[in-house]
Amino acid sequence: AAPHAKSRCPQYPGSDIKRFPVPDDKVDWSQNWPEYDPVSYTAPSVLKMPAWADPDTDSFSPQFNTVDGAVDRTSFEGSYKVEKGKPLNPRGRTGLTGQGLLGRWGPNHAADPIVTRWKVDAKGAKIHHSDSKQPVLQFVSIKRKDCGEWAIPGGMVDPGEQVSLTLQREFSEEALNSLSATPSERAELYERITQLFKSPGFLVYKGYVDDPRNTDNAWMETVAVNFHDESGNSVSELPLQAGDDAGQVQWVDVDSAFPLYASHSHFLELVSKERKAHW
Ligand code: RP5
Ligand code: MG
Ligand code: MG
Repeated sequence: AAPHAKSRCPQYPGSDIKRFPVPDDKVDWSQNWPEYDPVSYTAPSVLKMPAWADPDTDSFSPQFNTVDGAVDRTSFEGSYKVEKGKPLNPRGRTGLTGQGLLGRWGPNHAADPIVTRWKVDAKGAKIHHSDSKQPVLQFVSIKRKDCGEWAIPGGMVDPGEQVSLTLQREFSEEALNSLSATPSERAELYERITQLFKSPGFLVYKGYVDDPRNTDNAWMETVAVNFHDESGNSVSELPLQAGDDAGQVQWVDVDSAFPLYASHSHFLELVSKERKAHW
Protein backbone atom coordinates (compact mmCIF):
# COMPACT_ATOMS: atom_id res chain seq x y z
CA ALA A 1 0.00 0.00 0.00
CA ALA A 2 1.11 3.57 -0.71
CA PRO A 3 2.32 5.34 2.44
CA HIS A 4 -0.34 7.56 3.94
CA ALA A 5 -0.09 11.09 2.52
CA LYS A 6 -2.88 13.16 4.04
CA SER A 7 -1.78 11.84 7.43
CA ARG A 8 1.45 13.75 6.78
CA CYS A 9 -0.14 17.05 5.66
CA PRO A 10 2.36 19.79 6.68
CA GLN A 11 -0.13 21.82 8.71
CA TYR A 12 -2.15 19.96 11.34
CA PRO A 13 -5.90 20.74 10.83
CA GLY A 14 -7.56 23.34 13.05
CA SER A 15 -4.23 24.53 14.49
CA ASP A 16 -1.03 26.32 13.59
CA ILE A 17 1.01 23.21 14.40
CA LYS A 18 3.43 21.97 11.73
CA ARG A 19 4.19 18.28 11.50
CA PHE A 20 7.78 17.07 11.49
CA PRO A 21 8.32 16.32 7.77
CA VAL A 22 8.40 12.57 7.08
CA PRO A 23 9.73 11.52 3.65
CA ASP A 24 8.16 8.45 1.97
CA ASP A 25 11.10 6.21 2.78
CA LYS A 26 10.91 7.04 6.51
CA VAL A 27 7.20 6.42 6.99
CA ASP A 28 7.64 2.79 8.01
CA TRP A 29 8.48 2.30 11.69
CA SER A 30 10.99 -0.39 10.71
CA GLN A 31 13.22 2.32 9.19
CA ASN A 32 15.68 3.37 11.87
CA TRP A 33 15.58 7.19 12.09
CA PRO A 34 17.23 8.66 15.22
CA GLU A 35 16.66 12.25 13.96
CA TYR A 36 12.88 11.81 14.03
CA ASP A 37 11.55 14.50 16.37
CA PRO A 38 7.75 14.70 16.00
CA VAL A 39 5.70 17.49 17.55
CA SER A 40 3.38 16.49 20.39
CA TYR A 41 -0.15 17.90 20.07
CA THR A 42 -3.54 17.22 21.58
CA ALA A 43 -6.25 19.73 20.62
CA PRO A 44 -7.92 21.86 23.35
CA SER A 45 -11.29 20.30 22.42
CA VAL A 46 -9.86 16.89 23.37
CA LEU A 47 -7.99 18.10 26.49
CA LYS A 48 -11.34 19.36 27.81
CA MET A 49 -12.20 15.66 28.17
CA PRO A 50 -15.62 15.42 26.50
CA ALA A 51 -17.40 12.03 26.72
CA TRP A 52 -15.98 10.94 23.35
CA ALA A 53 -12.33 11.49 24.35
CA ASP A 54 -9.77 9.43 26.29
CA PRO A 55 -7.65 11.07 28.99
CA ASP A 56 -3.88 11.41 28.64
CA THR A 57 -1.95 8.12 28.76
CA ASP A 58 0.03 9.02 31.90
CA SER A 59 -3.16 8.60 33.94
CA PHE A 60 -4.90 6.13 31.69
CA SER A 61 -4.04 2.70 30.30
CA PRO A 62 -6.98 1.24 28.40
CA GLN A 63 -7.23 -2.28 27.05
CA PHE A 64 -5.67 -1.81 23.63
CA ASN A 65 -6.33 -4.30 20.82
CA THR A 66 -9.59 -5.44 22.42
CA VAL A 67 -13.15 -4.27 22.85
CA ASP A 68 -12.60 -2.27 26.04
CA GLY A 69 -15.98 -1.94 27.75
CA ALA A 70 -18.13 -0.34 25.03
CA VAL A 71 -15.15 1.16 23.17
CA ASP A 72 -13.82 -0.88 20.28
CA ARG A 73 -10.03 -0.56 20.41
CA THR A 74 -9.40 -3.31 17.89
CA SER A 75 -7.98 -2.41 14.51
CA PHE A 76 -9.07 -3.70 11.09
CA GLU A 77 -5.35 -3.62 10.30
CA GLY A 78 -4.54 -6.38 12.81
CA SER A 79 -2.81 -6.08 16.16
CA TYR A 80 -1.03 -2.72 16.58
CA LYS A 81 2.00 -2.08 18.77
CA VAL A 82 1.86 -0.12 22.00
CA GLU A 83 5.07 1.66 23.01
CA LYS A 84 5.42 3.41 26.39
CA GLY A 85 1.65 3.24 26.82
CA LYS A 86 0.94 4.77 23.40
CA PRO A 87 -0.40 2.86 20.38
CA LEU A 88 1.61 3.11 17.16
CA ASN A 89 -0.05 4.08 13.89
CA PRO A 90 -0.09 0.86 11.78
CA ARG A 91 0.75 2.82 8.60
CA GLY A 92 3.78 4.47 10.14
CA ARG A 93 5.06 7.93 11.05
CA THR A 94 2.95 11.09 10.67
CA GLY A 95 5.29 13.73 12.15
CA LEU A 96 3.06 14.32 15.16
CA THR A 97 2.39 12.49 18.43
CA GLY A 98 -0.53 12.74 20.84
CA GLN A 99 -4.25 12.60 20.09
CA GLY A 100 -4.43 15.67 17.87
CA LEU A 101 -8.12 16.21 17.18
CA LEU A 102 -9.04 12.56 17.71
CA GLY A 103 -10.77 11.34 20.84
CA ARG A 104 -9.28 7.87 21.13
CA TRP A 105 -5.73 6.68 21.45
CA GLY A 106 -5.29 4.09 18.71
CA PRO A 107 -8.11 3.42 16.27
CA ASN A 108 -11.04 5.85 16.05
CA HIS A 109 -13.89 3.98 14.38
CA ALA A 110 -16.15 5.67 11.86
CA ALA A 111 -18.74 4.59 9.30
CA ASP A 112 -19.21 6.03 5.80
CA PRO A 113 -22.60 5.72 4.06
CA ILE A 114 -22.15 6.04 0.29
CA VAL A 115 -25.62 6.66 -1.09
CA THR A 116 -25.75 6.49 -4.89
CA ARG A 117 -28.16 6.79 -7.83
CA TRP A 118 -27.72 6.92 -11.61
CA LYS A 119 -27.44 10.32 -13.26
CA VAL A 120 -30.43 10.56 -15.61
CA ASP A 121 -31.77 12.98 -18.20
CA ALA A 122 -35.21 14.63 -18.17
CA LYS A 123 -36.75 11.43 -19.59
CA GLY A 124 -35.14 9.28 -16.90
CA ALA A 125 -32.55 7.69 -19.20
CA LYS A 126 -29.06 7.05 -17.82
CA ILE A 127 -26.45 9.61 -18.86
CA HIS A 128 -23.20 8.12 -20.20
CA HIS A 129 -19.90 9.92 -19.84
CA SER A 130 -18.46 11.22 -23.11
CA ASP A 131 -14.95 9.84 -22.38
CA SER A 132 -15.54 6.52 -20.69
CA LYS A 133 -18.94 5.84 -22.36
CA GLN A 134 -20.04 4.43 -19.02
CA PRO A 135 -23.11 5.50 -17.05
CA VAL A 136 -22.45 8.16 -14.43
CA LEU A 137 -23.21 7.56 -10.76
CA GLN A 138 -24.06 10.33 -8.33
CA PHE A 139 -23.53 10.19 -4.59
CA VAL A 140 -24.74 12.28 -1.68
CA SER A 141 -21.82 14.46 -0.69
CA ILE A 142 -21.41 16.95 2.11
CA LYS A 143 -19.05 19.89 2.42
CA ARG A 144 -17.33 19.51 5.77
CA LYS A 145 -17.46 22.56 7.99
CA ASP A 146 -14.04 21.85 9.53
CA CYS A 147 -11.97 22.00 6.34
CA GLY A 148 -14.36 22.93 3.50
CA GLU A 149 -13.62 19.72 1.61
CA TRP A 150 -16.34 17.59 -0.01
CA ALA A 151 -16.80 14.23 1.68
CA ILE A 152 -19.02 11.25 2.35
CA PRO A 153 -21.44 12.09 5.20
CA GLY A 154 -19.69 9.75 7.64
CA GLY A 155 -19.13 9.92 11.34
CA MET A 156 -17.92 8.19 14.45
CA VAL A 157 -19.35 4.95 15.74
CA ASP A 158 -20.69 5.68 19.23
CA PRO A 159 -19.55 3.30 22.01
CA GLY A 160 -21.52 0.07 21.69
CA GLU A 161 -23.34 1.26 18.55
CA GLN A 162 -23.98 -1.15 15.66
CA VAL A 163 -22.20 0.10 12.52
CA SER A 164 -25.43 -0.36 10.54
CA LEU A 165 -27.05 2.19 12.83
CA THR A 166 -24.11 4.62 12.60
CA LEU A 167 -24.40 4.57 8.80
CA GLN A 168 -28.07 5.52 8.85
CA ARG A 169 -27.76 7.95 11.76
CA GLU A 170 -24.83 9.91 10.31
CA PHE A 171 -26.53 10.09 6.90
CA SER A 172 -29.68 11.41 8.58
CA GLU A 173 -27.79 13.95 10.68
CA GLU A 174 -25.45 15.34 8.03
CA ALA A 175 -27.46 14.99 4.78
CA LEU A 176 -31.05 15.26 6.03
CA ASN A 177 -30.48 17.45 9.09
CA SER A 178 -32.45 15.10 11.33
CA LEU A 179 -31.00 16.76 14.44
CA SER A 180 -33.00 19.93 13.70
CA ALA A 181 -36.18 18.09 12.70
CA THR A 182 -39.19 17.79 14.97
CA PRO A 183 -39.87 14.31 16.36
CA SER A 184 -42.62 13.75 13.79
CA GLU A 185 -40.44 14.96 10.88
CA ARG A 186 -37.68 12.73 12.15
CA ALA A 187 -40.01 9.75 12.23
CA GLU A 188 -40.98 10.47 8.64
CA LEU A 189 -37.34 10.73 7.49
CA TYR A 190 -36.60 7.48 9.28
CA GLU A 191 -39.58 5.85 7.58
CA ARG A 192 -38.43 7.01 4.15
CA ILE A 193 -34.79 5.88 4.32
CA THR A 194 -35.00 2.81 6.49
CA GLN A 195 -35.89 0.52 3.53
CA LEU A 196 -32.69 1.46 1.72
CA PHE A 197 -30.52 1.25 4.84
CA LYS A 198 -32.09 -2.05 5.88
CA SER A 199 -30.59 -3.68 2.80
CA PRO A 200 -27.11 -5.06 3.47
CA GLY A 201 -25.61 -2.65 0.94
CA PHE A 202 -22.26 -3.29 -0.72
CA LEU A 203 -19.32 -3.41 1.70
CA VAL A 204 -16.87 -1.11 -0.05
CA TYR A 205 -14.01 -0.87 2.43
CA LYS A 206 -13.03 -1.71 5.97
CA GLY A 207 -9.79 -0.38 7.41
CA TYR A 208 -7.41 2.54 7.91
CA VAL A 209 -8.40 5.97 6.58
CA ASP A 210 -5.73 8.39 5.39
CA ASP A 211 -7.26 11.25 7.40
CA PRO A 212 -5.45 14.59 7.95
CA ARG A 213 -6.23 14.32 11.70
CA ASN A 214 -4.19 11.12 12.10
CA THR A 215 -1.17 11.09 14.40
CA ASP A 216 1.51 8.57 15.35
CA ASN A 217 -0.76 7.42 18.20
CA ALA A 218 -4.33 7.99 16.99
CA TRP A 219 -5.90 7.31 13.61
CA MET A 220 -9.18 6.91 11.75
CA GLU A 221 -10.59 3.60 10.56
CA THR A 222 -13.89 3.11 8.79
CA VAL A 223 -16.48 0.77 7.38
CA ALA A 224 -17.70 2.23 4.08
CA VAL A 225 -20.95 0.81 2.70
CA ASN A 226 -22.71 1.64 -0.56
CA PHE A 227 -26.50 1.91 -0.58
CA HIS A 228 -27.60 2.20 -4.19
CA ASP A 229 -31.00 3.55 -5.19
CA GLU A 230 -31.22 1.70 -8.52
CA SER A 231 -34.67 2.90 -9.56
CA GLY A 232 -34.12 6.42 -8.23
CA ASN A 233 -37.33 6.51 -6.27
CA SER A 234 -36.29 6.15 -2.64
CA VAL A 235 -33.55 8.43 -1.26
CA SER A 236 -33.33 10.25 -4.58
CA GLU A 237 -36.62 11.94 -3.83
CA LEU A 238 -35.64 13.12 -0.37
CA PRO A 239 -34.96 16.80 0.24
CA LEU A 240 -31.29 17.06 1.15
CA GLN A 241 -30.48 19.48 3.94
CA ALA A 242 -27.05 19.90 5.53
CA GLY A 243 -26.81 19.38 9.27
CA ASP A 244 -24.36 18.89 12.13
CA ASP A 245 -20.75 19.03 10.85
CA ALA A 246 -21.94 19.46 7.23
CA GLY A 247 -22.09 22.97 5.74
CA GLN A 248 -23.64 21.97 2.39
CA VAL A 249 -25.07 18.83 0.84
CA GLN A 250 -25.75 17.81 -2.77
CA TRP A 251 -25.70 14.98 -5.29
CA VAL A 252 -22.24 14.94 -6.86
CA ASP A 253 -21.17 13.08 -10.02
CA VAL A 254 -18.80 10.22 -9.22
CA ASP A 255 -15.61 11.08 -11.13
CA SER A 256 -11.91 10.55 -10.44
CA ALA A 257 -11.22 14.26 -11.05
CA PHE A 258 -13.38 15.44 -8.15
CA PRO A 259 -11.20 15.91 -5.03
CA LEU A 260 -12.57 14.47 -1.80
CA TYR A 261 -11.67 14.39 1.88
CA ALA A 262 -9.29 11.76 3.33
CA SER A 263 -9.49 8.42 1.41
CA HIS A 264 -13.03 9.03 0.18
CA SER A 265 -12.06 9.20 -3.48
CA HIS A 266 -10.61 5.70 -3.20
CA PHE A 267 -13.90 4.41 -1.73
CA LEU A 268 -15.85 5.93 -4.65
CA GLU A 269 -13.48 4.35 -7.13
CA LEU A 270 -14.33 0.97 -5.62
CA VAL A 271 -18.06 1.77 -5.86
CA SER A 272 -17.84 2.80 -9.52
CA LYS A 273 -15.93 -0.39 -10.39
CA GLU A 274 -18.54 -2.51 -8.60
CA ARG A 275 -21.45 -0.76 -10.35
CA LYS A 276 -19.66 -0.64 -13.73
CA ALA A 277 -19.97 3.12 -13.73
CA HIS A 278 -17.83 5.95 -15.04
CA TRP A 279 -14.76 6.80 -12.95
C1 RP5 B 1 -13.08 10.12 7.99
O1 RP5 B 1 -13.64 10.98 8.97
C2 RP5 B 1 -14.04 8.97 7.89
O2 RP5 B 1 -13.92 8.34 6.63
C3 RP5 B 1 -15.39 9.62 8.14
O3 RP5 B 1 -15.94 10.10 6.93
C4 RP5 B 1 -15.06 10.83 9.01
C5 RP5 B 1 -15.53 10.69 10.44
O4 RP5 B 1 -15.18 11.82 11.20
P1 RP5 B 1 -16.19 13.01 11.50
O5 RP5 B 1 -17.00 13.25 10.24
O6 RP5 B 1 -17.08 12.56 12.62
O7 RP5 B 1 -15.34 14.18 11.85
O8 RP5 B 1 -11.82 9.70 8.36
MG1 MG C 1 -21.61 13.44 12.21
MG1 MG D 1 -19.06 13.52 9.99
